[in-house]
Amino acid sequence: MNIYNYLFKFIIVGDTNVGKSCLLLQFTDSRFRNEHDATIGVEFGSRNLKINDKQIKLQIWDTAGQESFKSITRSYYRGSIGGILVFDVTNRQSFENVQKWYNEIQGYACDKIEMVIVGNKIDLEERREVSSEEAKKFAQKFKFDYFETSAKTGENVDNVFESMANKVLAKIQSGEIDPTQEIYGIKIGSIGIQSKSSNNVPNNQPAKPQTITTDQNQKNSQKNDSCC
Ligand SMILES: Nc1nc2c(ncn2[C@@H]2O[C@H](COP(=O)(O)OP(=O)(O)OP(=O)(O)O)[C@@H](O)[C@H]2O)c(=O)[nH]1
Ligand SMILES: [Mg+2]
Repeated sequence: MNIYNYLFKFIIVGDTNVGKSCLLLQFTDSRFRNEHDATIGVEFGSRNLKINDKQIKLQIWDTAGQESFKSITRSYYRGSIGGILVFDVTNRQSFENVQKWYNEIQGYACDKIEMVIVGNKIDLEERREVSSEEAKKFAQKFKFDYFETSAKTGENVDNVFESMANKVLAKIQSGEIDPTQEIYGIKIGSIGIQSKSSNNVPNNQPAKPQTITTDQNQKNSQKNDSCC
């Protein structure tokens, strides 16, 4: 059922083992798994959020970090409006590779894509190899937000997805993104069609500050595996 104002497609990328699937599982299902069950190709999960008076459905594509799946995962970049670049704060190489993942997205995604950098596994503070300051500085270079998370404890995980959804919605409301262009990874749902003419903020008007509530009951209502 498309009972939402907008559906946003997000994609999670980063080296293998950084915790991409665990971040998604924590966000959609409030669960953590200890094993590294490497993603084969692409999987997806979804969750509904309410931002101000808008129902937003996030459809999140979780990609394999392993090199051998690159050609499959690339085909998912294009239809995404949000890119989450994840590294593991206890693995310096995974941080160095964020630039490579950024290049991948830049090369294949649409030009409107919002991106954020996430340093995961902050519960393992004693094993940290990348400082917050260094990662923040790196993110600033691209004018991206930087979040530190623990998919294990859940710390900050919701904030990553909610802040991205907030930014995309603000861009729709300011007229910067045209949601009718499906190429951008956005779909208008049945609520969006009914209220489209009355609720849109005219172009060049700043979007109002957003408040976000989450329907916890919707968590993981549609967690699915999907592979190509
Ligand atoms: N301590 C800790 N371990 C984590 C965290 N996130 C993930 N892990 C562990 O890291 C390992 C890899 O997690 P996954 O989510 O499967 O990694 P991935 O990035 O999806 O890996 P690929 O699917 O191969 O690309 C697993 O053993 C997880 O339990 C975290 O925040 N803290
Ligand atoms: Mg995975």
